[in-house]
Amino acid sequence: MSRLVVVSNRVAPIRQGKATAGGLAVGLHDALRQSGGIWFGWNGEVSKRPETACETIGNITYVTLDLSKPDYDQYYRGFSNATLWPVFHYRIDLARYCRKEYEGYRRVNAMLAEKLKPLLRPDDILWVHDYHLIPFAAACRQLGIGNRIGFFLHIPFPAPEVLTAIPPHEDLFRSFCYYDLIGFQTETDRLAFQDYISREAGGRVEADGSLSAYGQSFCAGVYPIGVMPDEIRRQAESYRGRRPIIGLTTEGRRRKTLISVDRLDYSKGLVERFQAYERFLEHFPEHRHNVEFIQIAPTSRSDVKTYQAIRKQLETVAGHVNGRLSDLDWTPLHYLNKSLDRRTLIGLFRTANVGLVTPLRDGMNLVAKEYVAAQNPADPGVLVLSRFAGAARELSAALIVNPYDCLGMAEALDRALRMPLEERKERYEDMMQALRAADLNAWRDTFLRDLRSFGRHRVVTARRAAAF
Ligand code: ADQ
Repeated sequence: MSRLVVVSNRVAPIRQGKATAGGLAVGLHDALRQSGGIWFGWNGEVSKRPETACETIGNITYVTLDLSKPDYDQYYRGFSNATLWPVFHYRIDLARYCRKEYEGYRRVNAMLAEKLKPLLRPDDILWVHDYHLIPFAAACRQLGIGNRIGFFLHIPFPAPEVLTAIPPHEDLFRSFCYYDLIGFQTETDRLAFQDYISREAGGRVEADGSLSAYGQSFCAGVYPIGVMPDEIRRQAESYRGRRPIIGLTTEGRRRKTLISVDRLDYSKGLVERFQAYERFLEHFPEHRHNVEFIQIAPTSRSDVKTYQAIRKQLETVAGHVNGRLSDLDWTPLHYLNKSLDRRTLIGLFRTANVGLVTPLRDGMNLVAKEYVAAQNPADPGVLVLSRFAGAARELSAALIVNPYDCLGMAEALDRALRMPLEERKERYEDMMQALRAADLNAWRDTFLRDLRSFGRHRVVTARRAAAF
């Protein structure tokens, strides 16, 4: 079997026995272990004299490099996270564009391709991840790299009307067409891409679903990312760590708890969620003193301005809710601006009566899937899920809400807390079935199978498009 080369913005080597890594990292490591290969990308460090480091663990070689300060500012902080991230999440109002940053973004992609080239064997298969690396395949082709290259977009792909707000969109998406296979989380994303190719790029969409534009022909498919549901269930069952005292009354009675876990990002709908919770306590006062909400949201990308603003805004709303509604023996909202390790999170999911996952836009949202998988089958909690999370396609048995509808969310919380056991079980079974049918292994294996069989790809794409 040909070697696999994974290219992603960040690389974090996994050492044996390290249980803190997220599911996605573990899934990609498994793929690398199966065929042997390289994981290549940035190590998260910024330095004056960027260096490349190599570390081999088993049959996987991690090749990581630092970024210079201008590269970090322009490629990472600038075009990736201040232009592409907001636009791809439908927040043109938060996006800024600077030509120099775009040039930096292209320059870093070219530099990465150059550093990778000498490490490649002719039959290696390359799997590139996410929006930081859209022009990476084009940079590789320019250097004469002829290997098969696939790309997976973890975030949403927006409608062309939104995308064209990016001034160099044509240049950017011309370079995107050099991939052999482009994977999306949902059919909505794939259709938006197809729309862009036919309406903006003057390309063609063949009857079998394959695409051509700017002299390139390539494929696009839908590969919803999953979790390992039974592994999470086992972890949740065997969790013996710290039990939260949140939710306990002074007499030791247990209150019902709601849980949300996110990176602190404006796409996650945190402010709207806090406001909906406040509305819920106002509108359904019988729940006061009987419910507590735990929000875990560690700061991310704290050196990007919009992230500083959302953090401040959230602190204000959290303070407002607690200031208004708390009592001497009851704090309605616990906002933890910190990270918790994975095992503790899974343990918390198990104990919470409601998982509240209400992003304004999300490629998939693995937290929704992890919450369901961690439930006790005999007494499962209820997932309240935004219709704008990719996960809502598969988890249609959740209580689906519109995060812009404050009262609608408040009503869904009331319904979730009152839901009879039989209905909770039915919804849980339905969702577990969906999680098992499209788990993390299926995501990885179908993408790699399609990439490896590129050339025979037309049939595959048509089949996959029909399936979602
Ligand atoms: P993220 O935006 O980071 O990922 P998400 O899918 O929710 O969003 O989380 C990824 C992982 O990080 C999950 O395993 C989750 O448990 C963990 N995580 C999230 N918040 C955490 C916290 N506060 N503390 C500890 N762990 C936390 C991007 C896209 C998503 C897409 C994923 C995978 O934005 O839409 O689902 O990639 O493709």
